[in-house]
Amino acid sequence: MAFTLPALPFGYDALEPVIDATTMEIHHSRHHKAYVDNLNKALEGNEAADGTIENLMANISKYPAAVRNNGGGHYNHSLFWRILLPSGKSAAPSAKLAEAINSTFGSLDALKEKISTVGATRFGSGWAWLCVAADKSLCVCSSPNQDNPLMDNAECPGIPILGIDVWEHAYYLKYQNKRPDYLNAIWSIINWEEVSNLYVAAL
Ligand code: MN3
Repeated sequence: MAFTLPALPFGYDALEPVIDATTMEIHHSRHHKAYVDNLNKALEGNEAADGTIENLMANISKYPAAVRNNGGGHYNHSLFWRILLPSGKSAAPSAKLAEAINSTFGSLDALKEKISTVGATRFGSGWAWLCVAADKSLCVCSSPNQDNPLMDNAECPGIPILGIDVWEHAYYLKYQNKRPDYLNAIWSIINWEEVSNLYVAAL
């Protein structure tokens, strides 16, 4: 069984001006594709993964680093494309998710600030996450490299419902060294409807 690169649900230029078309094209057609290709290569000769990428993440401690890095890369980017959408179409969180956000973080703005902060202060490459923890509460954390909270030995375990890529390849052409500016701008292209769907599915 081989993993495949999912199609982007929008064009490369659809997230302009927040994320430029060149960045999107390189990010999807080269970076994400390389994670998929290298994951399939790394799985050759290993115990076959049982079907889904989620299942592979949940058993990642049994696999070598190449499976962790590339499998994480495939899962993380697949989620990232799902939770983005063109500016101006970003719906608000559902009533149910909004209630959980308000009771946990105080407000949506406070949640955004918390995620932006953990993303901006992640040293080197990694991801910032909004997750549903085992007790069904919402939590925010970041992870290094292509790790994620689904991994069985994650530092911050949970089911991700929103993930933001803070690798330089995600923003450098437009924002250069100003990662906080990228993290501030990205909130206008978050697909809150999809995040809300992922929240209900994770409960
Ligand atoms: Mn990336």
